[in-house]
Amino acid sequence: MSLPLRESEYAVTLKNDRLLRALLGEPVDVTPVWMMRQAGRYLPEYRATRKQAGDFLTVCKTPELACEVTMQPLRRYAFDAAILFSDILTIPDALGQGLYFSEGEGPKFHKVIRSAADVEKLPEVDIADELSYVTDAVSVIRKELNGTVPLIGFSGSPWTLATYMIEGGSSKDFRIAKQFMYDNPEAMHLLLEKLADSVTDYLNAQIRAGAQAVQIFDTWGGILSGNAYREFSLNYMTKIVSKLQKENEGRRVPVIIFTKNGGQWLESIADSGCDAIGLDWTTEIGDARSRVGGRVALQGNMDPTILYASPAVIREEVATILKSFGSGEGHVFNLGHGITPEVNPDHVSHFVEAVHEYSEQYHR
Ligand code: 1CP
Repeated sequence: MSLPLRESEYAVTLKNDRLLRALLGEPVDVTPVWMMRQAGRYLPEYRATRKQAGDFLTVCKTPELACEVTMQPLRRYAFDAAILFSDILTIPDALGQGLYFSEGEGPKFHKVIRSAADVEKLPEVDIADELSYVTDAVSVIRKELNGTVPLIGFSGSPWTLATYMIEGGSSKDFRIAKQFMYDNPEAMHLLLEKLADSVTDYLNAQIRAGAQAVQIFDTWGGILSGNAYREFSLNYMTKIVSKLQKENEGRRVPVIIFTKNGGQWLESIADSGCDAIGLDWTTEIGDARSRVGGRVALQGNMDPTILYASPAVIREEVATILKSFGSGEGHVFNLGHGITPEVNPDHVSHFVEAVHEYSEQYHR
């Protein structure tokens, strides 16, 4: 039987722990950087792997392929973290909703939730068991990373998952999901309760398998009013955070909450017990720091479309964001949302290099 590693032994096995340190507000030499959707369609090698596999879901469900695409961006760029290649919609799929991707149209479900009876009919499944292909991918990736950088695990938030399950896919206005929430708040709460249990089990399984930090993607929390956000989204993320395994391998496992368009609720999000808040580009990071920087770390927040601009503009924007955050600890550099497929991969090198180059002065 192998015993868990002690902290000192672990520090030796993880060569670059900047991400984990910054998420906990500890000193670093330079600001760590990773990028939402860093494995994805802007990379020709990703498109080749997906083509070879046949489709996106096969990549997610085959641990060796998920590992290959997780590693691809790390071979090109000096990122300080890897993020598990998977999707937030694996949970609704495991709950029997029948996820599929139709070319050019994004995710879709064979079954949708439209009534309290539909929520009650959701099967009781062992999420860790049903999604063992994800935890297997985590183990394979950790082995392949071999202590170079930490691995981030993730899940969707209950609210964000619920929008897809009710709408049956992506939506522009979330009309059906919001009507369901306003007309059937009790059924909505029952659905969110079930999803919160699933997300908790799923993230804990990823942590046990080797995820060294976890991020909750609340991509659609920002479409709600403040009161509805607290009641239907933040409330459930807070419950999840309180039930996550806090340590593994002798080290703290930090939790990041990313609510897109959540800049007006940072104080409430910081109360959730998370270690870090992911910021989109609509909030000035310096302002965010003065509001909550003493309580949580901040991750973000360059507008992803700046990657379309010239390398000089990209570098300038990186410098501006670093200056806005200012000296001291608790910043993880990232985009404010995922990189888009049309970005030139060479531009990403400028982004990553600029973060490391320009941030040293803020950590003396
Ligand atoms: O190859 C393809 O055509 C599929 C495109 C794709 C990819 C690369 C999808 C379908 N998912 C992913 C991977 C993915 N999804 C990751 C990988 C790790 C990484 O490198 O970052 C992650 C973290 C996600 C998470 C995800 N999926 C979110 C939350 C983050 C976000 O971008 O807001 C959401 C909302 C989804 C749903 C989803 N899956 C795929 C698409 C195109 C979408 C978005 C649909 C929509 O806009 O409603």
